[in-house]
Amino acid sequence: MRIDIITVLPELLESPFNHSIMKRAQTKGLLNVHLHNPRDYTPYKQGQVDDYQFGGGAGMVMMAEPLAILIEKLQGERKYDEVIFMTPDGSLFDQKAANTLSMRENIIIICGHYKGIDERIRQHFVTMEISIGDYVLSGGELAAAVVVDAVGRLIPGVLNDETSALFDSFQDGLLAPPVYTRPADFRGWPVPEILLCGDPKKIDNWRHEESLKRTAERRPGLLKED
Ligand code: 6GU
Repeated sequence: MRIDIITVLPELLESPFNHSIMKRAQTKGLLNVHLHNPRDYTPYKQGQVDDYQFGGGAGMVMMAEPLAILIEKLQGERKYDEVIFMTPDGSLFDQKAANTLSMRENIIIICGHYKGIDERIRQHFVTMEISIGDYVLSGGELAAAVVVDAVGRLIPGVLNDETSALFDSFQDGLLAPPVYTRPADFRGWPVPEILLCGDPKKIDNWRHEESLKRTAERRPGLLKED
């Protein structure tokens, strides 16, 4: 899967995909993240990419032309399945959306900044708008990092048996069960005995029960949805 991220702050996204699972996904060639700065494509003077909004009001707006030139350059090189705009008024990102996106071949992600981007880019280029939650971030970059991480780890071959997504919270609509590691007794607080019994079936059942209990307590809404 190839992900092209359009951002005026590429420095913000240089680290998140170069560690741990995202780094391995890229080394294995399963995920390719490319960063592009509209500043490098603007026809305007001094790398201008934003301007005052028509009608007045505080805050700059990202201009259409540098974004359009960059998007069309990329679209001339390969076919994209989605052009995604990261915005707090987009549809809420969840595990289902991550699963769907992980099956795409090539996607573009546009990170908004300032007041946002010229509406005409949203109308004529953007195919999908994503928010990661009901709060406002100062730019789309951190949200894009969240989406790329959630999607990237679902690409077949990225996770191994140990890190398998099958055991994630949400993957089966339930929260994950509690986990423990050595020592079996820490300050007199013991690990649940059943985890030491060596019977995989019993342990699986216990984990499933704990998942249900935890979901009912913390996120009862997840049990009602289908
Ligand atoms: Cl995608 N962008 C911004 N700026 N803020 C957000 C967001 C996105 N999702 C939640 N808040």
